[in-house]
Amino acid sequence: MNVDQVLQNAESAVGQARDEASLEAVRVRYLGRKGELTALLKSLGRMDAAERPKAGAAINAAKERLQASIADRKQALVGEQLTAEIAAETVDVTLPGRRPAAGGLHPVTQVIARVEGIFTGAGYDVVAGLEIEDDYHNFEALNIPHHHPARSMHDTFYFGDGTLLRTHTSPAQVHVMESQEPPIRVICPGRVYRRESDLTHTPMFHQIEGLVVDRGIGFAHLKGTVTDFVRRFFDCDLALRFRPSYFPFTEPSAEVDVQCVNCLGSGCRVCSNTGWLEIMGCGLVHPNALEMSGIDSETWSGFAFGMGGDRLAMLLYEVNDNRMFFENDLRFLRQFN
Ligand code: 2NL
Repeated sequence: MNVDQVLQNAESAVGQARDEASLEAVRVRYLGRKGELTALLKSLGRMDAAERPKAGAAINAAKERLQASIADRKQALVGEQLTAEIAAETVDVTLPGRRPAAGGLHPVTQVIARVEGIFTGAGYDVVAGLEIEDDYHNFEALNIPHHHPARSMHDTFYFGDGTLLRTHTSPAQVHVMESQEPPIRVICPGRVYRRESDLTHTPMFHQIEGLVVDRGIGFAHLKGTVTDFVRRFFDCDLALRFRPSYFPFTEPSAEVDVQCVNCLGSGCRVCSNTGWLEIMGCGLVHPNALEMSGIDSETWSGFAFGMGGDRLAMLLYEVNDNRMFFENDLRFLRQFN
């Protein structure tokens, strides 16, 4: 077969190739190691020396033309494929956009914000304080004696250098008393830590404490403040009762129960059939606690209270298992958006 014929066949095969794979097959068939044009080149050796240069030049010219044809065809095929893809993948500009999923505030965060809102509306400042404190501000300044069980390694996370993870937010209030002149009105929300972990206790939980120091503060101010707060928080005229209690940092001290938000007092599972729910501890600031932070207890007096943020969230949202707040299951969290 002569060169012109092989070239003609090859070019017609190139023209018929419908995709890159069949084009590659054509290239192999003519230009590959055992290809037809390659075979012609190899046959030069058996030719007359006189004819060889002319025949060689013709074969090489044919080879170059075929290579150019294959390259052109390849470019055309790629272009065709792209055009086809673009035609198939039309963008429907009338489709609604895909919105990014919106996050939401954790229920405990919402409860803390609700409490903050009630107290800032009454002129209180919000002070978050630090989670790492020292033994003095967490215990000593609060009149908590050395033999108090809260101080044991069993209840407190100690770092071993005199610092610890605060077990309540009271140290934040101690810093306020140390650095500010009365009158003082602060609310201190935040994370606190205790070495306990079981069905109803988590090593980290949330506390919200309040402190007021002014002239002539007495138990009536505490009672009025707490009553007003609870009614605003639950948005309901619930009955309250103050039971005598004990804290080292307040005297007198009380625990506050609120009429069960679930059964309104008739007795149910939420209140263990008592009709009451315990929601906070409180009292008049112990004179020792005032004096240790540099406040003259003859001139000034105060009240303080503390409550669990997680527990408040359970009561407000009727959640019966506090572990829900720590599992971060989206099916649970989405119900609070
Ligand atoms: C509870 C009881 C309470 C306080 C916290 C307090 C803070 C200072 C001085 C005096 Cl700086 N008292 N805080 C007082 C009474 C009770 O918390 O059961 N919390 C969950």
